[in-house]
Amino acid sequence: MRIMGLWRFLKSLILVNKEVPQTRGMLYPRESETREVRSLDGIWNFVRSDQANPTQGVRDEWYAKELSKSRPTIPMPVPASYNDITTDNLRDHVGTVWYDRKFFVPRTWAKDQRIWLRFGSVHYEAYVWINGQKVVKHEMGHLPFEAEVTDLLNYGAENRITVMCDNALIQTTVPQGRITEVPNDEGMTIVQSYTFDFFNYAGIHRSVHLYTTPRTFIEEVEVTTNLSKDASVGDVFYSVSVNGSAANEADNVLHIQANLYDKEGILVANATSDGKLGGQLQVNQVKPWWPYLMHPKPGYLYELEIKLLATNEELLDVYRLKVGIRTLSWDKKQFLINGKPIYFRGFGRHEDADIRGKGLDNALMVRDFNLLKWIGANSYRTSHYPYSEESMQFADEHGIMIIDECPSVDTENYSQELLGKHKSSLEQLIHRDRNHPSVVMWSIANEPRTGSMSADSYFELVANFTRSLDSSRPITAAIAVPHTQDKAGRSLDIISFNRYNAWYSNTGRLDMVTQNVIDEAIAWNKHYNKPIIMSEYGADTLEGLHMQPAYVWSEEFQTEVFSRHFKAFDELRKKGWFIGEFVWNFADFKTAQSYTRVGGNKKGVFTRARQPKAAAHLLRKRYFALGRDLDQCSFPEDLYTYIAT
Ligand code: BDP
Repeated sequence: MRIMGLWRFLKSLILVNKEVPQTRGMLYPRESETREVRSLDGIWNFVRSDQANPTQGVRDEWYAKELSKSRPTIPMPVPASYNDITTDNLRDHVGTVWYDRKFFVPRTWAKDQRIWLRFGSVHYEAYVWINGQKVVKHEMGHLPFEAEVTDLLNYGAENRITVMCDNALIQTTVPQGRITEVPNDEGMTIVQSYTFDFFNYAGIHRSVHLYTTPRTFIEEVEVTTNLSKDASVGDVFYSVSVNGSAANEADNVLHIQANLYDKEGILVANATSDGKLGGQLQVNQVKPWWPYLMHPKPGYLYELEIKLLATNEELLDVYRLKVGIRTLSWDKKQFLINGKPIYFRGFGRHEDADIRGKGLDNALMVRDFNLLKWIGANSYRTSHYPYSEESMQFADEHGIMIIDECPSVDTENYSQELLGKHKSSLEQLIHRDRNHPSVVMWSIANEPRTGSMSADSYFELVANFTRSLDSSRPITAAIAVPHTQDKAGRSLDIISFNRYNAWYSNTGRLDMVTQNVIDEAIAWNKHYNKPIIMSEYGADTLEGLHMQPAYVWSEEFQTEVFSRHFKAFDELRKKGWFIGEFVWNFADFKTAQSYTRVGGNKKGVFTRARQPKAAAHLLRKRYFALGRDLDQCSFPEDLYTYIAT
């Protein structure tokens, strides 16, 4: 036994840098004169498998006919987590569930084109069939996947889509969890456990689309941008990948016509690349992409139109995407956007709401951005997984900077298999988000157990892999182990740390916040000589609970905890290398059941219904004051309530 344990330990130290599969295509589905998009969102039919027999549906081929022929079905909305929709214990179901629905494909789609099926995200693992034929399998929540279904569809007729979704998390999934069989009153039951602090919502979380492309089509567009030193000239570098038979015909030289339009629709630059599928567009008197409150007109976006043309100038395909022109740079002290130092003032967040769980909800998304702007935040971290593509587009539009986090949280028990999946999650994330101007940093993990020996080489491999995919953005991770134990920081560009003074340590001691925060930030900086962010701090707060003097869980306590941190941050800001403060959390959110959580985690500045707690008003004053001091933004008229002259 002891020898086995030692062997496992040694194996975890020897990690090899193996290749991971590369994502292809997956441009966000957009209509154009050459493309059509259809949504498959709506009410689907749903079946849960027997927990003790999760593969029964596959063995019995439930996908071969309508699900209702195999089992009684219930209605299930898509997109949504399935957990909180019913009134029974579906919430705690472990293992597989099934969805199906029917849809028509128009006759006109049969003509010389390709049809793609695309999922915005299914958590955690998905298996998809069309008309009983296997289409695609995908592992990893919060990230899109797609497959071509041209040859599987019935044109001008009805079709059926079936999805099996598995929510089980084990030690080699991202994130990790454990499945155990435990005795209960009826015999034995399967239990899912995990250490991370948010509910493991599951299901078809984001939209399902069918879309068409021409036979030869624009498969990928990658964009990078640059600004001249005086910020007057901008460059947009684009590179395009084409898929399709026309690309292989020797006498057909495909070329790209790229047009860049400003917000008013005026053409500001264009280029034709002969034979090459990439090029450069130069914009004079450029309007750079600026974060919210760093410029009177933040989030300026151009539209890049990519036209794929054949030798005879025949238009084969058109795809349009938004482009923000900006530069990022960083060193041991600071992080700059368009040559100006950034000070982050924002939040850790969750995609979470009652009933829909982690399901995409436009009403919630727009409300959240309205609140972010109301409170004067300029950034958030997509703790602890990638957020919807729609929210990334919104962040681009509104100038909200994103620290884009992969789904690795509480990472431990490092293994070769885990490393492969972790790298794959980053590969998929970067492939999806690389063109967003709002994305300014990659976060490769949240609170990984970086005190262990194997964390050293593991995070070196993960960080180097991330850099090999995108060297234009810095890399961070939100670390919670003390700096004296941490082994990952040396591989990062920016150090983020999470700490709960007066909450998890010295509970209730408001007099033990400020100096501790200052000391810890200085210690991290001394240790690694890199810019430092406090990526989490906060206190659980029950809305409506008031206690004077402040007492844990009261609104007064949260307000005081914030204020004591602000004092520390202002001291630290003077040092130059302290570059941001992120409250935990934007809104209350659901967690696994625990005696430390009352209906979930209550560290929100907003309630789960997105209404402000008392501390929100204080935070708003601070964030706008920072905006005024650092970037000369103006104050909203209602920031201060009139008291007396
Ligand atoms: C941090 C985690 C975060 C938790 C938070 C808390 O990063 O996911 O929700 O603590 O306990 O350790 O509130």
